[in-house]
Amino acid sequence: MIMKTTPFLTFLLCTLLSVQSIAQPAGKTNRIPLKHGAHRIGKRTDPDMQRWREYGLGQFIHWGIYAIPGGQWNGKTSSYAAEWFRSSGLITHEEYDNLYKNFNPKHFDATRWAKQAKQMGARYLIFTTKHHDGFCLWPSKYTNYTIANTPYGKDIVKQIVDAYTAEGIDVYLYFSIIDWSHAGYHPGAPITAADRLNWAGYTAFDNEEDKARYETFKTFTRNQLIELLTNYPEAKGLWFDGSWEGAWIKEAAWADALGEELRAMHPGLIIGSRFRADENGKRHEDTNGDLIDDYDQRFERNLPNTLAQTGGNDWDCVTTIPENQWGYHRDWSLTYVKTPYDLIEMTVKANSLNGNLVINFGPDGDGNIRPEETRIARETGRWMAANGDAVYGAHHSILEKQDWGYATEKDGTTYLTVFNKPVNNLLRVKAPRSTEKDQVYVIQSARFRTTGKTAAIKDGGRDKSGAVYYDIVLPAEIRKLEEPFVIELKLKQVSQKEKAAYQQALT
Ligand code: FHN
Repeated sequence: MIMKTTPFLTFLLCTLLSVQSIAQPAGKTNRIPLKHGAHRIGKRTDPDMQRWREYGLGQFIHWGIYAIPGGQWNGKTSSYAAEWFRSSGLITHEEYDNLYKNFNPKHFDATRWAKQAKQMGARYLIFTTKHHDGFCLWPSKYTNYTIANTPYGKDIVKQIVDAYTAEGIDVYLYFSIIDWSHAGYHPGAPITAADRLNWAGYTAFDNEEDKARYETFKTFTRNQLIELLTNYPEAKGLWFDGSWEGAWIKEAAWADALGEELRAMHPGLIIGSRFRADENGKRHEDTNGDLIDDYDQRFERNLPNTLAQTGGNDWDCVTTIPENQWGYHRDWSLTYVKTPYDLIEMTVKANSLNGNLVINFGPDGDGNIRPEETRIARETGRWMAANGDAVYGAHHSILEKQDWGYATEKDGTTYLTVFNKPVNNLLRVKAPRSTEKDQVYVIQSARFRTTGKTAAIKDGGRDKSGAVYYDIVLPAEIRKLEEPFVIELKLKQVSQKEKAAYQQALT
C-alpha cells in the first residue's frame, strides 16, 4: 500500500530532516549548500601557507595591563588565569579599568624579546594586540583605551612587529573579539541546546537597544582590524579569540564579508578557524564538516593523539607553560610548570601529526620575561639548534607513535626522536606492513645525530600484520645522555627477497 502524505506529515518530515542536518555535520557525501561555510575544501597550497606549515615551533605572548597586578591585589592571590584578572573578584572593574594609567614598562625591549625567541627556535610569533579587556597595545584611533594614553606612550605593536620581523620571525596579530571596554559590546544571550536545533530562530539580543549598540561594536571591530593591517603590513595573519559568544556567532554573514575584505586588502593573509561561524552557528568546521578558514585552532593546551583527530587539516596548538596562565602571574608555586623537555616533546609530537606548537610567554608589568621562561627559552633553543631538522618542515612519518617517542619525516629522512630510552638499550622500531604487495620496509642506514655515528641494527622479526621490527643498539655515549636524542634513518621499501639480503648485512 502506498502511504499518502498529508501536508502535516510532509512538514514534519521536512522539519525532522532539517533539524538533523543542522545538528550533525552533513559528512562529505550529503552536502548542504552553505553561503558562509568553508570557502575552500582541502588545504591552501600557496607559498604563505606552505611557510606556515614549516614553522614547527612558535611563540605566543600575552601582554597587557593585567601584567601589572600579575594575579595579586591587596595582598590576595587569584587562582584565575591572570589575563582574566578583571573578572577575578579581587579588583573592582573601576580599579582595573584605570590600571593603564600606571602602565610604564621601563624594561621593555622588543629586540631583546625577539632575539630570545630566535634563540629558542621560534619561527612565528602570535602577539596580543588586545585581549578581552579591550586595552590596545597600539595607538588605535578608535578608542582612548590604548598605549598612547599610558605613561609609556609608545606603540608596542610596532616595536614588536619590527623587532621580530628583523629576526626573521613571522608575526601574527592576536585580536580578541570580546571587548569589555566598548559600550556596544555584548556577549548576547547564552546559547541553549534548543537554540542549536533551531538556529534560524535564535535571537542573540532580547531588546532592540542592545542590538543597535552592537552595530556600533561591529563597526569598531572592523575599523580596528583594518587599522591593524594598515599599520602593520608585515603581519602575516590574524589570530582571533573570544569568538564563542552567541552575539558574534550570529553575525556569520557579516563576519564572512569582513574576512573577505581583510583578505582582499592583505594578499596571503592567514586566519585560523576561530574567527567566524557558518550560518547554522557551526564553528571551526562548517555544517558540512569542512574547516572554516585556513587552519584548525581547536587544540588549545591539548594535542591530538592521532592523525585522524586532526581531520587531515593544518593546525597549531597553543600551550601555556604553567597549567592555565597566559598572562603574567606572580605566583607559579601552585601549578605544574612544564619543563623544556615537556615542551620539546609537545613540539615533536605536534609536528609528527602535521601541526605546529606555540609556547606562551607572559612578560611582567615592567617588560621583563620571567626567569623561568628565560630558562625554558634557552634550554629549548639549545636542543632545537642541535636537533631542529627533526622539527622544521618535518611532518608525519609512516612510522606510527612508538613507546620510545615520535617519528617525523622530511626529504626522505625519517627522524626518530627518543624521549624514553629502553632499559635494555635496544630501541625497537616497528615499520608497518607495506602497501605494496610483497614489499616490506628496511632500514638502509641509521645515524645518531648527537655523535654522528652509525647505529648497529638487529633484525627484530615480524608480526602477523606484516609489520617488521628492527632493534637499534644504543651505544654507551647515547645511553648516558640525559636529554631526548634523534636518530636519522633512511627507510626503503624492498621485496621480501631483497630484505633477506639486507638482513644478512645487519649486525
Ligand atoms: O580566554 C582566552 C585566554 O585568556 C587566552 O587568551 C587563550 C589563548 O588561546 N584564549 C582564550 C581561551 O580560549
